[in-house]
Amino acid sequence: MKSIKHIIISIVLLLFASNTFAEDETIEMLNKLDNESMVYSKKIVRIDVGDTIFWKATNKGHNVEFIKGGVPEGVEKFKSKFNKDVEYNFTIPGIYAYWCTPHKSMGMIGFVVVGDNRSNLDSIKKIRFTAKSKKIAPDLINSL
Ligand SMILES: [Cu+2]
Repeated sequence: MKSIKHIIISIVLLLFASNTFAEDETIEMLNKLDNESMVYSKKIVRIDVGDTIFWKATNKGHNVEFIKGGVPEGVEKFKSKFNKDVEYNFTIPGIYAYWCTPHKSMGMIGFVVVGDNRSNLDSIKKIRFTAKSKKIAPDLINSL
């Protein structure tokens, strides 16, 4: 009996430890946050290579689409379905720029820096944002 108890305690500790060390992030897709509308709850997220980001469809009508030319070389096209929670595991270091397809001009943009790697910053600066996104993008890119 004693050994079973030990095994259970070990498993619990192991689960707790792996949870503590995972740097995974959750970002909410929102219609409103403070005085902003159509936003991701975090605009810039820094993670390690191999980490996963979960985007939660807290409000409906949003998605996540990697911007063409806004991801490191070798990263495949990625576009999630509307109204659905989605996750992505980042295995290639660099900067990832994404937006919500219907709100890409309304400031619903986000950036992920993976592995503290900014080697594709020049291509990120070349992304053509429009309207409100064009207004907010430079400050965000400067703070990557
Ligand atoms: Cu949206």
